[in-house]
Amino acid sequence: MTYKEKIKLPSKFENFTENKKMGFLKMKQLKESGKKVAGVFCTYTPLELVYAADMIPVSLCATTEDSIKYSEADLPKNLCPLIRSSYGFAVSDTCPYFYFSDIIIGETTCDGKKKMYELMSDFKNVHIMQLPQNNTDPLSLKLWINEIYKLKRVLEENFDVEITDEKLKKAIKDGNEERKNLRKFFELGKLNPSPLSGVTMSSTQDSFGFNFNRKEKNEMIVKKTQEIYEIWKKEFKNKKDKRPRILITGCPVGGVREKILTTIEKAGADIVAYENCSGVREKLTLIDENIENPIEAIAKKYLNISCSVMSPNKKRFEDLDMLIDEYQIDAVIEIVLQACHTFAIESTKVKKFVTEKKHKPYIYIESDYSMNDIGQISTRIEAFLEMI
Ligand code: BJ8
Repeated sequence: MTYKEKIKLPSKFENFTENKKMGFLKMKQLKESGKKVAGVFCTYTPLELVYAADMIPVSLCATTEDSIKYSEADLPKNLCPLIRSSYGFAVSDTCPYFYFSDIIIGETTCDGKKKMYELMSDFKNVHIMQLPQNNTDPLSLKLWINEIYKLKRVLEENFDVEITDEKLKKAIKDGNEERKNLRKFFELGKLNPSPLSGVTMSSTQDSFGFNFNRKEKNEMIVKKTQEIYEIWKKEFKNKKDKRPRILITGCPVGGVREKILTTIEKAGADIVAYENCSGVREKLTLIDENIENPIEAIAKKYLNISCSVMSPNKKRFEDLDMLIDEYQIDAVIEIVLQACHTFAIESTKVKKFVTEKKHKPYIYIESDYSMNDIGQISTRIEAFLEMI
């Protein structure tokens, strides 16, 4: 038995689909008890505002191919599968989380997402925040602060609530706590051998999101992290692993988990870190609790997220630099969803940075949610790993 097989998460975390279904039921009960829900699609959404409005945020980013067919009448084929799949669920009303959402909060990130929100607003209550595309100009921060005030007003007016500074400060504190806990969970990947497979790490992090009780969720993250660490200390601490340690960067990977991540690990590598929105990207910086105005503190934090929609996007390279060193990375695999122009173009810089500055092997994989290219992807990954 390998160490990966030995370290098992408790059964309720093992099945992502089951957790998703259980999440639907919990959400239904919460709605019946009068709770309001905000559907979100992006890491830029300032969740503190949603919590301070006593609402529940739920991620609507879709990860399956099945719903794409419903988007075809309205969206072009050469569009990112995440947008097509999410819109497909929305327009066909086949996603309970979308159905339960009282408002959708979107941001002007990439072109595809922002134009998709316009179509969505024909059949759902959608509020779109104007996200600046540069995070170094002081005027960008001013604009973003204004957008957060606008969101505050929209939530207050729509749901007859008052978002006070005290409530925002509490939401900031809770959010920072959650970020720290999730960061520690991901930091299990720093251990050698890493105690969890990268696939399990990614699906477990997604499963945490189906618990809508924030306190419970936080306790659960801490407990699981501790449990896994204890097993590692007892059984695997002194057994070094020879499998190459991989960092995944680029687009969110929930929709290609089986196709690409499982293939990487089956081919003999160990995914130990994620520099993307399915991983630590948003967790690396906390909200500054010492800034007097909570809206300003929230704006500063979110504007600093290192997504490729920002131009320039300096922070992504600082994060990659740190993650490659701290997680003792042997090679970097960049995964870009088909037709995601910002990540595709930025990959030229990422490749240069990884190979020339960090002297690590790098491979770029572009794919969609279908299984059509699995053969080609396996061959490329196997050849890449042989080279390391
Ligand atoms: S902060 S990564 S969640 S935008 S993959 S829809 S960029 S075409 S998902 Fe993202 Fe927010 Fe950025 Fe994160 Fe567009 Fe690219 Fe598709 Fe994307």
